[in-house]
Amino acid sequence: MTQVYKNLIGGKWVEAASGQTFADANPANGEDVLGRFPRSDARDVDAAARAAASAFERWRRVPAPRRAEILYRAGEILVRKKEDLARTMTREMGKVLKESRGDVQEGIDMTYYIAGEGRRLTGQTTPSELPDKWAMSVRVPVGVAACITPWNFPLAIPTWKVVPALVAGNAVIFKPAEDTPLLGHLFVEILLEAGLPPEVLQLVHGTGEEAGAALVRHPLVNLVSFTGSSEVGQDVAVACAKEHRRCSLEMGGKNCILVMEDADLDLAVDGAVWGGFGTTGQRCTAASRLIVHEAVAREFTDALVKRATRLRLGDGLLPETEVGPVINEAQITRVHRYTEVGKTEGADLLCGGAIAREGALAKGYFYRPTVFAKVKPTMRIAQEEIFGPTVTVLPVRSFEEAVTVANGVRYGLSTAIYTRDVNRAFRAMGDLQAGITYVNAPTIGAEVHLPFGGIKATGNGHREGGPQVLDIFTEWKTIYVDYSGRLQRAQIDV
Ligand code: UN1
Repeated sequence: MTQVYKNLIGGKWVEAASGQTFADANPANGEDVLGRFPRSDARDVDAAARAAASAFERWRRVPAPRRAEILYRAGEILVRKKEDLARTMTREMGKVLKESRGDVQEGIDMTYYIAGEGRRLTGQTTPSELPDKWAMSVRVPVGVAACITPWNFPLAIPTWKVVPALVAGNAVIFKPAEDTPLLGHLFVEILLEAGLPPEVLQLVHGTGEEAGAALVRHPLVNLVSFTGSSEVGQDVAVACAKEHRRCSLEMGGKNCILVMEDADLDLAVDGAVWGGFGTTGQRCTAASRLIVHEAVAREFTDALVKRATRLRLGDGLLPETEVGPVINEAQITRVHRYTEVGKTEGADLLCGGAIAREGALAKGYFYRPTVFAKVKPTMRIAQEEIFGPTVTVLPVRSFEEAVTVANGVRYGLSTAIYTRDVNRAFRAMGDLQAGITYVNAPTIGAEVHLPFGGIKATGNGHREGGPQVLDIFTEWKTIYVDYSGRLQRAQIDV
């Protein structure tokens, strides 16, 4: 019997108002259904928003170190359940088990790191320009925070949002991606087990079009933190602008690795394989453009194709699997459409470019690791985010040209350069237009205690991770205390 899960609203597990549910299936094997989840709409969102608004008044009064203790306990439970969570994650969204373990580990790291903020959340104290007057700034919670998360990091990214929101004293409405509702559910259960007052966190399942759209528009929501595509992010931003509401957006990428003629080529190929095909290319940090100096382009591309062709596709729970499935039917169709686009544009398809159907692979959404060479910077496959196991090799004649090509896209999340020339490495750090630059490492692998995010169409000026994440989930309040006992006029009584 398929288990049927519920929403959590006002501390109670409830069905969607519509009474409808949707299925959560394994992308490696469509016959494996993990559960059914409520298909929520504006009515459920309304109930969640009201519950959150009333819980906020109590939660904001709980001292931050006490809020943090609950989160530390959640971190401990995550450690204990790491293996189970990782296995469920691989079943639910397909990535290979060691990467799912990494996802849970990132969630543990974030939870511990941000729980530490419960005893910091530091502001500023500074002299006043007037005598007998005190001046300081403190962080205060924003109110009701809506956290809308993607399926590619179904535990890590919820912790990036929900944990800092809670430590800062916000009430939360959490809408996990409809492709990974079970990991969302399990994360909420862990927070409850850790002692979070249940009414502080609302869990609303459903689609972006129904539940998500209602959430970003609800008048009681004070802030939206969203990770997903640039197109949907723009809709979120427009909806929030109409309500004068803060939103933080983490959106698409078209990340690149520069491989210079003096690079350690073996290392660069290792980086390109991991950056391009890790998580089946389904990371917003995935390296989908390899910008390679023409002097080494041939050697690099040959080695890359050899490695890509040998990658073993399969169910991520099997130890021999190196690349798992694509998330769903719509996505594999999209990935394949880009292969057709690349061919039509005249790029050289060197390997992959096809849906894999043999044996057990026929039950899931498997796509062969794909390498396009002789790609021109203006081609769509070099400009648009594919979010699949497709990489493009763009030959260039110089470091300067490599930087121009790297910067010639609408996105700006992650970049990397392989070189042994320290001068070039430092120039790249300055000149690559992106939120993140790696030297002699691929575009993926961000750590939680540093800011994460991008520029241009990737972001809207916010950063997750690092202490900077608190700027999303708190407002600054400036406080002046005049203890002179008389009227003092700033800027006038000089
Ligand atoms: C994402 O793809 O949305 O740096 C996040 C990385 C991971 C996070 C990726 N730590 O690739």
